[in-house]
Amino acid sequence: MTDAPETATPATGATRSGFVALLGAPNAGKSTLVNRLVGAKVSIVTHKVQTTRAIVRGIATHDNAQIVFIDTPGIFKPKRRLDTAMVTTAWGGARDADVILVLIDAERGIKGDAAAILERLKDVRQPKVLILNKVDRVDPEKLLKLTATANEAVEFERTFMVSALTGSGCKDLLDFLAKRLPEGPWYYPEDQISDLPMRQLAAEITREKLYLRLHQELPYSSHVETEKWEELPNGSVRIEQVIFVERDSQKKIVLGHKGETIRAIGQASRMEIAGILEQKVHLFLFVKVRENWGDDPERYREMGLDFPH
Ligand SMILES: Nc1nc2c(ncn2[C@@H]2O[C@H](COP(=O)(O)OP(=O)(O)OP(=O)(O)O)[C@@H](O)[C@H]2O)c(=O)[nH]1
Ligand SMILES: [Mg+2]
Repeated sequence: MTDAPETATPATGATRSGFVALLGAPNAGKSTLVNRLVGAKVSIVTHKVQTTRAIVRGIATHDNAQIVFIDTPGIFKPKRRLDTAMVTTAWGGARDADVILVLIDAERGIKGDAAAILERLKDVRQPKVLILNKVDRVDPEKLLKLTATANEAVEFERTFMVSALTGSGCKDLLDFLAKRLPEGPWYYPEDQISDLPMRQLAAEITREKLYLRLHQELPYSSHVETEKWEELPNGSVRIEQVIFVERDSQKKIVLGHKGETIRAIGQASRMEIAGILEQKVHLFLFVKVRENWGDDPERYREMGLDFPH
């Protein structure tokens, strides 16, 4: 679902633009929805909670409006220092937004983190729109109940029922947002879909493959950085990335038996990066043990997070 045919013709009339933040509990489908609305993958998605760690902006052009979506980390009760940074960043992302989309996983319903988010939203002044996501999994009766409960708790301008996965309801949401944003010039060139530098997106893609392959706590103890990016004369690119883990035992798991795990991660990541760049990619992954990288301010800077003292 892209609006490419419409954006190919220059819009007539006044342009509109603005920032739309997505807030919600971990795993509600925020990144999936941003990718769907932008029409390309700008933010990584996994079945695990706490996938998104920093603010990711995805840019959609719809009718005469440029909508800058702010994907945020899921909001939950923080335990570690990194959690605190992620949650603070998520609420911070909402502060600068013209409109806030509050995502609720309709299958999960309103409990735990989602209930706590609704409670705190009462103090947030910006216009809020309720998005019930994953409607492909839920019967209409439950959706009506959720709509009523959420609208009793918080004043929402509108409620949309969508499936970020199938695209159902997403065009209506784009239509609404394109009209809802204020008149103003566009912030980004018409063909730009993200503000994430390619080096960082490439690191994120490797982190996604790591999350998809590894289990339990390990993904949350790991972090990926792109260290080298070299365009070669033959038109291909050589990329070196480091996977940071906290313990030697974790390094062994990332490498896998005879290096087969890291090879599979590298292969999946390389293929996806090559597809985005439309270039041949040579990807080299290294695993480094750095105890307490979760307490190292430099790592936070790399991720675009503030370091919570
Ligand atoms: N069935 C169904 N699954 C969905 C839908 N949207 C997202 N998902 C799945 O939900 C899981 C989490 O999606 P994400 O987009 O990573 O969720 P998120 O809110 O960004 O999660 P965090 O970054 O961890 O806060 C993935 O397995 C998605 O495929 C949907 O509309 N329907
Ligand atoms: Mg996410």
